[in-house]
Amino acid sequence: MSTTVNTLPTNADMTPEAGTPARQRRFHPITFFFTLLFLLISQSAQPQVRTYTLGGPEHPWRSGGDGHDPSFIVGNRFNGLVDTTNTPGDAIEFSHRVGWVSPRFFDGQANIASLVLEGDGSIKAPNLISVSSALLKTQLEGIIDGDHDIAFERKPSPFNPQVATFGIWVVLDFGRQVGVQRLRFYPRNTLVSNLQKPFHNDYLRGYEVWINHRQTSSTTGAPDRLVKRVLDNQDPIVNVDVPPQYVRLIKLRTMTESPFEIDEIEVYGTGYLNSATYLSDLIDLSAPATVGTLSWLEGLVGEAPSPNSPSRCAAASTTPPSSTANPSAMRMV
Ligand SMILES: [Ca+2]
Repeated sequence: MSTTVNTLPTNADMTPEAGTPARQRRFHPITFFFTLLFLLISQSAQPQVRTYTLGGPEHPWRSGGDGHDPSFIVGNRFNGLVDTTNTPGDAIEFSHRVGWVSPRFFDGQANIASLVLEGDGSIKAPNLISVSSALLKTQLEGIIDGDHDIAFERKPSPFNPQVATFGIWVVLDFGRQVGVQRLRFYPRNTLVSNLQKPFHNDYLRGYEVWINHRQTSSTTGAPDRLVKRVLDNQDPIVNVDVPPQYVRLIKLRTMTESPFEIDEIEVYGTGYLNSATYLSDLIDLSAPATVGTLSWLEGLVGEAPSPNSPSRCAAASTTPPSSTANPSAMRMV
Protein backbone atom coordinates (compact mmCIF):
# COMPACT_ATOMS: atom_id res chain seq x y z
CA MET A 1 0.00 0.00 0.00
CA SER A 2 1.27 3.41 -0.72
CA THR A 3 0.02 6.92 -0.68
CA THR A 4 1.33 10.11 -2.18
CA VAL A 5 1.37 13.46 -0.46
CA ASN A 6 2.97 16.78 -1.20
CA THR A 7 4.25 19.70 0.79
CA LEU A 8 6.40 22.80 0.67
CA PRO A 9 10.12 23.18 1.36
CA THR A 10 9.94 26.29 3.47
CA ASN A 11 9.71 27.23 7.09
CA ALA A 12 5.95 26.95 6.82
CA ASP A 13 5.14 24.41 9.44
CA MET A 14 2.24 22.22 10.34
CA THR A 15 0.56 23.22 13.56
CA PRO A 16 1.52 20.36 15.89
CA GLU A 17 -1.86 19.93 17.48
CA ALA A 18 -4.19 20.54 14.62
CA GLY A 19 -2.15 19.65 11.55
CA THR A 20 -3.29 22.84 9.91
CA PRO A 21 -1.03 24.85 7.68
CA ALA A 22 1.03 27.80 8.77
CA ARG A 23 2.06 30.54 6.32
CA GLN A 24 2.93 29.10 2.97
CA ARG A 25 5.51 30.30 0.47
CA ARG A 26 5.68 27.75 -2.29
CA PHE A 27 4.54 24.25 -3.17
CA HIS A 28 6.72 21.47 -4.39
CA PRO A 29 5.91 17.82 -4.80
CA ILE A 30 6.72 15.50 -1.97
CA THR A 31 6.14 11.82 -1.94
CA PHE A 32 5.55 9.76 1.15
CA PHE A 33 5.38 6.03 0.78
CA PHE A 34 3.85 3.99 3.56
CA THR A 35 3.93 0.25 3.39
CA LEU A 36 2.32 -2.23 5.76
CA LEU A 37 3.27 -5.87 5.46
CA PHE A 38 1.11 -8.77 6.61
CA LEU A 39 1.75 -12.47 6.82
CA LEU A 40 -1.45 -14.50 6.77
CA ILE A 41 -1.12 -18.05 8.06
CA SER A 42 -4.31 -20.02 7.67
CA GLN A 43 -8.05 -19.91 8.03
CA SER A 44 -9.66 -19.97 11.47
CA ALA A 45 -12.59 -22.25 12.23
CA GLN A 46 -13.99 -19.78 14.75
CA PRO A 47 -13.71 -16.31 13.25
CA GLN A 48 -12.82 -13.53 15.62
CA VAL A 49 -12.73 -9.83 14.90
CA ARG A 50 -9.85 -7.82 16.22
CA THR A 51 -8.24 -4.56 15.34
CA TYR A 52 -4.54 -4.11 14.76
CA THR A 53 -3.33 -0.56 15.18
CA LEU A 54 0.06 0.60 13.97
CA GLY A 55 1.01 3.98 15.37
CA GLY A 56 -0.93 3.60 18.59
CA PRO A 57 0.29 2.96 22.15
CA GLU A 58 0.55 -0.80 21.69
CA HIS A 59 2.51 -0.69 18.45
CA PRO A 60 4.13 2.74 18.05
CA TRP A 61 5.55 3.77 14.72
CA ARG A 62 9.11 3.39 15.94
CA SER A 63 8.50 -0.29 16.70
CA GLY A 64 7.56 -1.03 13.12
CA GLY A 65 4.69 -3.14 14.41
CA ASP A 66 6.68 -5.51 16.63
CA GLY A 67 6.89 -8.15 13.97
CA HIS A 68 9.66 -9.38 11.68
CA ASP A 69 12.07 -6.68 10.54
CA PRO A 70 11.81 -5.77 6.86
CA SER A 71 14.89 -6.47 4.76
CA PHE A 72 15.62 -4.48 1.63
CA ILE A 73 18.63 -3.72 -0.50
CA VAL A 74 19.41 0.00 -0.56
CA GLY A 75 22.11 2.04 -2.26
CA ASN A 76 23.36 1.31 -5.75
CA ARG A 77 24.79 -1.74 -7.47
CA PHE A 78 28.31 -0.70 -6.51
CA ASN A 79 27.53 0.03 -2.88
CA GLY A 80 24.46 -1.95 -1.92
CA LEU A 81 23.54 -2.57 1.71
CA VAL A 82 20.85 -4.57 3.46
CA ASP A 83 18.57 -2.24 5.39
CA THR A 84 16.45 -3.82 8.10
CA THR A 85 15.14 -0.59 9.56
CA ASN A 86 11.61 0.72 9.13
CA THR A 87 12.95 3.98 7.73
CA PRO A 88 15.39 3.35 4.87
CA GLY A 89 17.48 6.39 4.11
CA ASP A 90 16.67 7.81 7.54
CA ALA A 91 14.12 10.02 5.83
CA ILE A 92 11.30 9.54 8.36
CA GLU A 93 10.82 11.23 11.69
CA PHE A 94 8.45 10.62 14.59
CA SER A 95 9.00 13.68 16.75
CA HIS A 96 7.82 16.67 14.75
CA ARG A 97 4.26 15.80 15.53
CA VAL A 98 3.80 13.35 18.36
CA GLY A 99 2.03 10.15 17.35
CA TRP A 100 2.50 10.84 13.67
CA VAL A 101 4.97 9.68 11.11
CA SER A 102 6.21 12.16 8.55
CA PRO A 103 9.05 12.88 6.16
CA ARG A 104 12.02 14.36 7.99
CA PHE A 105 11.56 18.04 8.74
CA PHE A 106 14.15 20.83 9.04
CA ASP A 107 13.37 24.12 10.73
CA GLY A 108 15.96 26.26 8.96
CA GLN A 109 18.37 26.16 11.91
CA ALA A 110 19.95 22.78 11.22
CA ASN A 111 23.12 22.29 9.17
CA ILE A 112 22.29 19.37 6.87
CA ALA A 113 25.51 19.32 4.83
CA SER A 114 26.54 15.93 6.24
CA LEU A 115 23.48 14.36 4.58
CA VAL A 116 25.56 14.15 1.41
CA LEU A 117 27.32 11.19 3.04
CA GLU A 118 24.05 9.24 3.23
CA GLY A 119 22.45 7.03 0.59
CA ASP A 120 23.25 8.13 -2.94
CA GLY A 121 24.81 11.42 -1.84
CA SER A 122 28.44 12.48 -2.32
CA ILE A 123 30.88 15.36 -2.07
CA LYS A 124 33.45 15.70 -4.84
CA ALA A 125 35.92 18.08 -6.43
CA PRO A 126 35.59 16.68 -9.95
CA ASN A 127 38.18 18.85 -11.72
CA LEU A 128 40.88 18.48 -9.05
CA ILE A 129 43.10 15.64 -10.24
CA SER A 130 46.45 16.57 -8.69
CA VAL A 131 45.52 15.39 -5.19
CA SER A 132 45.49 11.77 -4.08
CA SER A 133 42.02 10.34 -3.78
CA ALA A 134 42.55 9.45 -0.12
CA LEU A 135 43.69 12.96 0.85
CA LEU A 136 40.94 14.55 -1.21
CA LYS A 137 38.32 12.32 0.46
CA THR A 138 39.62 13.22 3.91
CA GLN A 139 39.64 16.93 3.17
CA LEU A 140 36.23 17.02 1.47
CA GLU A 141 34.51 15.02 4.15
CA GLY A 142 36.29 17.25 6.64
CA ILE A 143 34.35 20.28 5.42
CA ILE A 144 30.91 18.84 6.10
CA ASP A 145 31.39 16.88 9.31
CA GLY A 146 31.95 19.67 11.81
CA ASP A 147 35.59 18.75 12.44
CA HIS A 148 37.31 22.13 12.74
CA ASP A 149 40.80 20.63 12.49
CA ILE A 150 40.36 19.42 8.93
CA ALA A 151 39.98 21.76 5.96
CA PHE A 152 39.96 21.58 2.19
CA GLU A 153 43.23 23.33 1.35
CA ARG A 154 44.67 24.80 -1.81
CA LYS A 155 47.97 26.25 -0.64
CA PRO A 156 51.54 25.96 -1.95
CA SER A 157 54.10 23.90 -0.07
CA PRO A 158 57.83 23.17 -0.52
CA PHE A 159 56.85 19.97 -2.32
CA ASN A 160 54.16 21.59 -4.41
CA PRO A 161 54.91 25.28 -4.94
CA GLN A 162 52.42 25.64 -7.81
CA VAL A 163 48.89 24.94 -6.67
CA ALA A 164 45.88 25.62 -8.84
CA THR A 165 43.29 27.65 -6.97
CA PHE A 166 41.07 29.14 -9.68
CA GLY A 167 38.04 27.35 -11.02
CA ILE A 168 38.00 24.49 -8.52
CA TRP A 169 34.54 22.96 -8.16
CA VAL A 170 33.32 21.50 -4.89
CA VAL A 171 30.07 19.64 -5.54
CA LEU A 172 27.66 18.57 -2.81
CA ASP A 173 25.21 16.00 -4.17
CA PHE A 174 22.48 15.08 -1.68
CA GLY A 175 21.31 12.24 -3.89
CA ARG A 176 17.74 13.48 -3.39
CA GLN A 177 16.01 16.82 -3.14
CA VAL A 178 16.29 18.72 0.12
CA GLY A 179 14.87 22.11 1.04
CA VAL A 180 17.62 24.72 1.35
CA GLN A 181 17.58 28.36 2.36
CA ARG A 182 21.14 29.34 3.34
CA LEU A 183 24.80 28.41 2.98
CA ARG A 184 27.81 29.38 5.04
CA PHE A 185 31.51 28.64 4.54
CA TYR A 186 34.69 29.79 6.20
CA PRO A 187 38.34 28.84 6.96
CA ARG A 188 39.63 27.54 10.27
CA ASN A 189 39.97 29.78 13.32
CA THR A 190 37.00 31.92 12.35
CA LEU A 191 33.63 30.65 13.47
CA VAL A 192 35.39 28.36 15.95
CA SER A 193 38.68 29.36 17.55
CA ASN A 194 41.57 27.10 16.56
CA LEU A 195 44.85 28.57 17.75
CA GLN A 196 46.76 25.55 16.47
CA LYS A 197 45.62 26.35 12.93
CA PRO A 198 45.26 30.14 12.70
CA PHE A 199 44.33 30.30 9.03
CA HIS A 200 41.55 32.82 9.34
CA ASN A 201 43.04 34.97 6.57
CA ASP A 202 43.06 32.11 4.07
CA TYR A 203 39.44 32.64 3.09
CA LEU A 204 38.07 32.52 -0.44
CA ARG A 205 38.60 35.89 -2.15
CA GLY A 206 36.25 35.03 -4.99
CA TYR A 207 33.54 32.41 -5.51
CA GLU A 208 30.39 31.35 -7.28
CA VAL A 209 27.53 29.31 -5.81
CA TRP A 210 25.39 27.24 -8.16
CA ILE A 211 22.42 24.97 -7.47
CA ASN A 212 20.40 22.40 -9.33
CA HIS A 213 17.28 20.52 -8.30
CA ARG A 214 18.37 17.60 -10.49
CA GLN A 215 21.53 16.12 -11.87
CA THR A 216 23.14 18.66 -14.17
CA SER A 217 22.12 18.07 -17.76
CA SER A 218 21.82 20.52 -20.61
CA THR A 219 20.16 17.90 -22.80
CA THR A 220 17.27 17.22 -20.42
CA GLY A 221 16.77 20.84 -19.45
CA ALA A 222 18.47 20.77 -16.06
CA PRO A 223 21.26 23.35 -16.22
CA ASP A 224 22.83 24.66 -13.03
CA ARG A 225 21.55 28.00 -11.77
CA LEU A 226 23.83 30.70 -10.40
CA VAL A 227 22.86 31.91 -6.94
CA LYS A 228 25.73 34.29 -6.22
CA ARG A 229 29.03 35.45 -7.71
CA VAL A 230 31.52 37.49 -5.66
CA LEU A 231 34.92 38.34 -7.12
CA ASP A 232 36.31 40.55 -4.34
CA ASN A 233 35.15 38.87 -1.17
CA GLN A 234 36.26 40.54 2.05
CA ASP A 235 34.38 38.31 4.50
CA PRO A 236 36.16 35.36 6.11
CA ILE A 237 32.75 33.94 7.05
CA VAL A 238 30.56 33.93 3.96
CA ASN A 239 26.77 33.71 4.18
CA VAL A 240 24.76 33.05 1.05
CA ASP A 241 20.98 33.30 1.22
CA VAL A 242 19.09 30.99 -1.12
CA PRO A 243 15.40 31.50 -1.87
CA PRO A 244 13.83 28.49 -0.10
CA GLN A 245 13.60 25.67 -2.58
CA TYR A 246 14.37 22.03 -3.19
CA VAL A 247 17.82 21.29 -4.55
CA ARG A 248 19.86 18.18 -5.16
CA LEU A 249 23.19 19.78 -6.07
CA ILE A 250 25.08 22.66 -4.47
CA LYS A 251 28.24 23.70 -6.25
CA LEU A 252 30.92 26.07 -5.01
CA ARG A 253 33.36 27.32 -7.66
CA THR A 254 36.49 29.17 -6.63
CA MET A 255 37.14 32.47 -8.44
CA THR A 256 40.50 33.47 -7.06
CA GLU A 257 44.20 32.99 -7.73
CA SER A 258 44.95 33.32 -4.02
CA PRO A 259 45.64 30.27 -1.85
CA PHE A 260 42.71 29.40 0.37
CA GLU A 261 41.14 26.83 2.63
CA ILE A 262 37.60 25.91 3.61
CA ASP A 263 37.01 24.57 7.09
CA GLU A 264 33.28 23.94 6.69
CA ILE A 265 30.51 24.37 4.16
CA GLU A 266 27.22 24.52 6.05
CA VAL A 267 23.86 24.01 4.37
CA TYR A 268 20.76 25.07 6.26
CA GLY A 269 17.76 22.97 5.38
CA THR A 270 14.14 23.95 5.54
CA GLY A 271 10.84 22.14 5.23
CA TYR A 272 10.27 18.44 4.66
CA LEU A 273 12.32 16.02 2.63
CA ASN A 274 10.49 15.63 -0.65
CA SER A 275 10.37 11.87 -0.42
CA ALA A 276 10.39 9.34 2.39
CA THR A 277 9.55 5.70 2.90
CA TYR A 278 8.21 3.93 5.97
CA LEU A 279 8.17 0.14 5.96
CA SER A 280 6.35 -1.69 8.70
CA ASP A 281 7.60 -4.96 10.08
CA LEU A 282 6.16 -8.10 8.59
CA ILE A 283 3.20 -8.55 10.93
CA ASP A 284 2.49 -12.19 11.65
CA LEU A 285 -1.16 -12.63 12.53
CA SER A 286 -0.24 -16.11 13.86
CA ALA A 287 -3.60 -17.59 13.03
CA PRO A 288 -6.05 -17.92 10.15
CA ALA A 289 -7.19 -14.45 9.20
CA THR A 290 -9.06 -12.45 6.67
CA VAL A 291 -7.96 -8.88 6.28
CA GLY A 292 -10.79 -6.42 6.40
CA THR A 293 -10.82 -2.65 6.16
CA LEU A 294 -7.45 -0.95 6.14
CA SER A 295 -7.58 2.76 6.91
CA TRP A 296 -5.40 5.67 7.90
CA LEU A 297 -5.43 9.42 8.23
CA GLU A 298 -3.23 11.89 6.36
CA GLY A 299 -2.55 15.31 7.79
CA LEU A 300 -2.18 18.06 5.20
CA VAL A 301 0.29 20.90 5.32
CA GLY A 302 -0.38 24.03 3.32
CA GLU A 303 -3.30 24.91 1.13
CA ALA A 304 -5.38 22.71 -1.12
CA PRO A 305 -4.12 22.29 -4.67
CA SER A 306 -5.27 24.68 -7.34
CA PRO A 307 -5.10 24.56 -11.15
CA ASN A 308 -2.02 26.75 -10.97
CA SER A 309 -0.45 24.70 -8.22
CA PRO A 310 -0.64 21.08 -9.29
CA SER A 311 1.19 19.80 -6.25
CA ARG A 312 -0.90 18.73 -3.33
CA CYS A 313 0.25 19.88 0.03
CA ALA A 314 0.36 17.49 2.84
CA ALA A 315 2.16 15.31 5.25
CA ALA A 316 2.14 12.48 7.54
CA SER A 317 0.16 9.86 9.29
CA THR A 318 -2.61 7.52 10.08
CA THR A 319 -5.77 7.04 12.12
CA PRO A 320 -9.10 5.28 11.99
CA PRO A 321 -11.29 7.76 10.11
CA SER A 322 -14.22 6.62 12.26
CA SER A 323 -12.51 7.81 15.43
CA THR A 324 -11.29 11.35 15.92
CA ALA A 325 -10.23 10.55 19.47
CA ASN A 326 -7.17 8.66 18.33
CA PRO A 327 -5.55 10.72 15.60
CA SER A 328 -2.71 8.39 14.75
CA ALA A 329 -3.49 4.82 14.02
CA MET A 330 -4.18 2.21 11.45
CA ARG A 331 -7.11 -0.14 11.92
CA MET A 332 -7.46 -3.57 10.47
CA VAL A 333 -10.59 -5.57 11.20
CA1 LIG B 1 36.36 21.12 8.91
